[in-house]
Amino acid sequence: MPLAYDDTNIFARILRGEIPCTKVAENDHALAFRDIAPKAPVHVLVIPKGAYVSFDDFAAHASDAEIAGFTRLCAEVCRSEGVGLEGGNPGFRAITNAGPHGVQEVPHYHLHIMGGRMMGPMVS
Ligand code: IU
Repeated sequence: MPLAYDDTNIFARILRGEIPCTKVAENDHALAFRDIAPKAPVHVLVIPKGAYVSFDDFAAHASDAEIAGFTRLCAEVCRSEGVGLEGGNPGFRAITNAGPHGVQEVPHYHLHIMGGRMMGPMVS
């Protein structure tokens, strides 16, 4: 069963155009924008346009087209932000937080793409 989705969350409001964002890229199924409080020189959030709460919710219930659209947009961001290995860059970190133990703040699935500096330890 898909998770119950609260459509008043901030990313739902960004998707509806009620709140502005600094857009990086977009396609039919996903939107990429700059994190409002960046933790690295490159810090972009990629979100699906569909109503999914978390990575596991998205992975289980999104259509193949949504998953492909989301994933390809992530690749586009890595390329355009100059962090993707394909461009000979030194790389990036892609992480997603889910639920209380993951310290997820916004209950709309998002992938953080962070780069432009050496990352610290994974677990904190
Ligand atoms: P989290 O993975 O749910 O813990 O992270 C939420 C991120 O959303 C966090 O890095 C915030 O800085 C970011 N964010 C944002 O970009 N714009 C907003 O209006 C809000 C949070 I609220």
